[in-house]
Amino acid sequence: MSRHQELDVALVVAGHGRHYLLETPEGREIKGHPRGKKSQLVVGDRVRWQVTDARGDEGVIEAIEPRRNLLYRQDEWKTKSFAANLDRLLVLVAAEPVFSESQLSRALIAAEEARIEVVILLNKIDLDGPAAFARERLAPYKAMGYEVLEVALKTRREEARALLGPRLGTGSTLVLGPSGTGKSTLVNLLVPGASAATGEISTALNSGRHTTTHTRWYWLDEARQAALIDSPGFQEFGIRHIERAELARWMPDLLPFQADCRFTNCSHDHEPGCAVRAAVDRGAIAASRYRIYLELGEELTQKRW
Ligand SMILES: Nc1nc2c(ncn2[C@@H]2O[C@H](COP(=O)(O)OP(=O)(O)OP(=O)(O)O)[C@@H](O)[C@H]2O)c(=O)[nH]1
Ligand SMILES: [Mg+2]
Ligand SMILES: [Zn+2]
Repeated sequence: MSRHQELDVALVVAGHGRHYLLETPEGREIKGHPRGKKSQLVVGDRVRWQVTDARGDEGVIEAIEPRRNLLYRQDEWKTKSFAANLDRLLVLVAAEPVFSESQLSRALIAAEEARIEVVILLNKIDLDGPAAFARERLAPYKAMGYEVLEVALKTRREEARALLGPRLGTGSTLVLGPSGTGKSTLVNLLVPGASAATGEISTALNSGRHTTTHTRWYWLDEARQAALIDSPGFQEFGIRHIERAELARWMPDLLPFQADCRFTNCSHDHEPGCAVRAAVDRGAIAASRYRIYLELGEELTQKRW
């Protein structure tokens, strides 16, 4: 048993650079200061803490409880953790702005590797033309077994609430997606009293404008059994933490075929007797997905460590 076991537990609900916002089991908010300069804490972490002020609303964080899981991305030089102890990842894409299939696939691969359940949500289906295009691009993901739901969070609010309320009504859900897809709009729709800022995104591509700047935990119900985690939009989702040899294992459309490749260590790139490439050729695997597989494989082969 750790020497911190006798200390109180709290949940990390937000991070603000040098300090964290903690919530006690009674629902009280504490300003928590980590020990040491560099802290590895993320939203969703459970910590042991000790009070440091007379009023009892400030404290020092002594230890992190073991995590069930951690979703993070790994770029060439840095690791960025999104959140810990998740029951579900909701990847939000929108009819507009047009989403990157590569970034979507990366998020899905990271979630598979972390063994976190995934729901893909397409928003802004009120925009007919772009929605049809997005739906078409999501078809392979539906076919490979992902749950793909559709909403118009702004214009068909009640319908969206009825669909998502029950689906997200248990456990913790991280809402992840590019900027401007409606993550904060979703939080405001489902969380009583939430007032997350939402904003028009600039039409200039890659303008780098993000309305949400911090990851934040919101309870969905008074009993505090279910939660939504709002996050800033991501542009690049590095998956350098994935093993090159395991890549196809985290892609549900490639996975079933790889057992039939002639070589057990087949890279599905150039080897003869590759069942994955044969599946691509006869249309059983979408060409876009195979392209993404090759692109990611290349990236992981080049990694420096
Ligand atoms: N047409 C349409 N617009 C929507 C819908 N849902 C959200 N929006 C708009 O999309 C814009 C972006 O919404 P946000 O909720 O701020 O997006 P976000 O994903 O939180 O963006 P970041 O915080 O920058 O990552 C806002 O102007 C919303 O009003 C929808 O169903 N249809
Ligand atoms: Mg936002
Ligand atoms: Zn192969």
